[in-house]
Amino acid sequence: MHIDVVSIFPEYLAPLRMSLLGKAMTDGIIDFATHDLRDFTHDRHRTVDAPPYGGGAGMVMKPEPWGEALDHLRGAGDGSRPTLLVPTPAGHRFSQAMARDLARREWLIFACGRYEGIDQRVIDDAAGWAEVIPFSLGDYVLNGGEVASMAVIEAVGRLIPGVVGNPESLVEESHSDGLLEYPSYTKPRVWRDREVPEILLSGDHAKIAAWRAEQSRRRTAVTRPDLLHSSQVLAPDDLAEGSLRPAVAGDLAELFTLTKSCWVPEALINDRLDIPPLHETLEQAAADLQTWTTLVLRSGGRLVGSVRGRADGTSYEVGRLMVAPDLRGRGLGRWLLERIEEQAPEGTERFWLFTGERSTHNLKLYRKAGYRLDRSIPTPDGAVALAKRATGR
Ligand code: JD8
Repeated sequence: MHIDVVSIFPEYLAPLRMSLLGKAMTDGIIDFATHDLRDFTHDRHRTVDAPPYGGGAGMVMKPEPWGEALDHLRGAGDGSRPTLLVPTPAGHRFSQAMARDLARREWLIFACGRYEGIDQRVIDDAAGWAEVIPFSLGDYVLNGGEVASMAVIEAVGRLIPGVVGNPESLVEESHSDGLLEYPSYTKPRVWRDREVPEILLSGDHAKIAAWRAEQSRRRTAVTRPDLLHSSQVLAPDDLAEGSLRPAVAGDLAELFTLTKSCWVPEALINDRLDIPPLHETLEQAAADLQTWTTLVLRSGGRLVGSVRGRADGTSYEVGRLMVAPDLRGRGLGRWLLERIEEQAPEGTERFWLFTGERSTHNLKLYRKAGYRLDRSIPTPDGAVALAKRATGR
């Protein structure tokens, strides 16, 4: 792979010539070259910047030096179409998937800007002879493109065959399968009274692999829920901080959908179509947000559960307990029930709720949570009322 980097601080990239990448450059696996943009200026001050048209703070990098520098690289190239990578806060978020894609390419050129950035015409012009990829390292502001380019060159370079000694190690690392990597341990077995997890000393590779997969999934669920598809949330403990919060108007559309996806099966089980959630309008749902305390549970950016409650004297009515059908059986319903009960005001003496008289799944869940049939509560046809004493409120 050929890598060219154009910058006004070419020495900034020097650390890449160390370690594994450095060896790959020495061994000719990677042909790496840096180019000083100022070498493509012709004035005594080697000027590369000028004030922005339209006013505004800072300076913009002039197009002429860039045009000459890139023309020079094209001229030195073998006629193949390079990939021009332009680091910018306004770029596509760099990722391991992008690294894998770039590692399959022959010629990468990095255009490292400084100041407020590069005159846009340089990028537009390059689209005529290169695949231009504006990329960002992350949602924070750097002073230039060099650091971002170094990170990408390392992430891409180590994926090139022959650069990393044991390609196996590329397989089991974070992001290689979309999950964060499991914790690692080495000698001594005990350090500062801290022991290595017993399973890792068992020699049972299947059990070790299962433990590691569980650790990866749990770590990802807690630290990077955005990486975890909600179907991988296997238990309430997997839920990240802040997954449960009061519902807002912006949740209504997903709540509406979840309500239908939960209550259509309930209607069929109970052979009743006159169940309020089925016929509720968005306007009605919006109004209910004002009179009920409604909680929504999100995972992987998806609304996966909800429940609501409202006080009526010393009684607290619970309703609309919902868990996305594909996430049932993981204890999320029971967990949501506990969370809404915590919302009940001081002095609450009883929790109560309705459910379908034939909703065996729900009836079992409520029974396990301490609710019992309560015939004193008037119920709609086809429904039963369940209640339980509120302890410690
Ligand atoms: C290229 C100039 C500085 C940016 C005014 C500060 C990438 N993830 C990232 N954050 N920042 C950059 C980045 C910043 C750059 C340049 C990349 C060229 N600057 C500018 C706009 C605001 N100054 C980046 N990749």
